[in-house]
Amino acid sequence: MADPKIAPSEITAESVYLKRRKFLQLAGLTATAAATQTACADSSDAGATPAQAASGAPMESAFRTDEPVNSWEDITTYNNFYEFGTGKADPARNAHTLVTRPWSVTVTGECGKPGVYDLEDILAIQAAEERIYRLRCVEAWSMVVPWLGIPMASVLKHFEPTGDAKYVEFRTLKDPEQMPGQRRRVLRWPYREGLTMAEAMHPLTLMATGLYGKELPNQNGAPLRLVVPWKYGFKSIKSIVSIDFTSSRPKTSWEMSAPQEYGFYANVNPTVDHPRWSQARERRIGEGQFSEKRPTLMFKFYA
Ligand SMILES: Nc1nc2c(c(=O)[nH]1)N[C@H]1C(S)=C(S)[C@@H](COP(=O)(O)O)O[C@H]1N2
Ligand SMILES: [Mo]
Repeated sequence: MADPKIAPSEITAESVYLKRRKFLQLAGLTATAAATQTACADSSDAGATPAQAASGAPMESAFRTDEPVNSWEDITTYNNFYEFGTGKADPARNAHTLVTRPWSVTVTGECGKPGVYDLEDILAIQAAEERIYRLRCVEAWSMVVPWLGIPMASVLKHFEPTGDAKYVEFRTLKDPEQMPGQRRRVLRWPYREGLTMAEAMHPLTLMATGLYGKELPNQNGAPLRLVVPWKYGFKSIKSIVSIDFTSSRPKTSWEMSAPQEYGFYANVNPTVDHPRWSQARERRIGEGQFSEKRPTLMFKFYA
């Protein structure tokens, strides 16, 4: 579906996109680095000196990883979205039944501007920017995704959280007609997740609206999806319909289903194993089943 906010001229084919990235990399820039240079007040971006840019040396920025991005194919056909089935290929096959326009988000709780907001109101808060993040699933696989999104801090500030807002809870749509996977009780529906306000307001936290410069495909959580790059993938809740500012810690879906395995914080940490498997290494999707696993980086790499 065409997004009126994105001009056709701005939509880049993947091959062109990759070539452009290659070019920008050779020039010592990536699209993200270029886009965030002025906006970036984060001290971890200090490595991106003009000298490095001039010399063509890669610049490190907290807003992107320099690892090669996964293909559109990988990112949109290997998914976790249990509302459409528990197999990795199920969401791509089944998520076409999700209707993402019109879409609204209900904002409640400790804030000055509760209400029901149209998707368009939220997209108008700030222009989407590109962020290239690793997505590390708790199941020990990962991908590198060029997201498009609005900094979550900007989205949340728009609703004027009060001093009593200590946490924020997000919920996915609950509608078994559109989401047939919800007919099975694999999780307590709707899918819900939460962050502390500090985590939600962190400059890396994104309300994703797209990937590869295009609208978010349904299987990736259209039209609005959380991305928290230093936390396990299950925190990145998809197809968000509500935002609730709370004073006490919300219960998350995965905590409710298996509290001994999935905690509230869920920061990526290679030294803390899952009760049933190691978290020390990860398999990069797209590299083949038999390729060597790579070490998982501590979440503080992003901090
Ligand atoms: N609503 C909802 N959000 C969800 C999930 C889900 O099943 N339902 N799966 C989570 C998990 S476990 C991961 S790893 C990521 C996967 O995101 P991707 O399919 O875009 O790679 O989405 C997360 N968000
Ligand atoms: Mo995951």
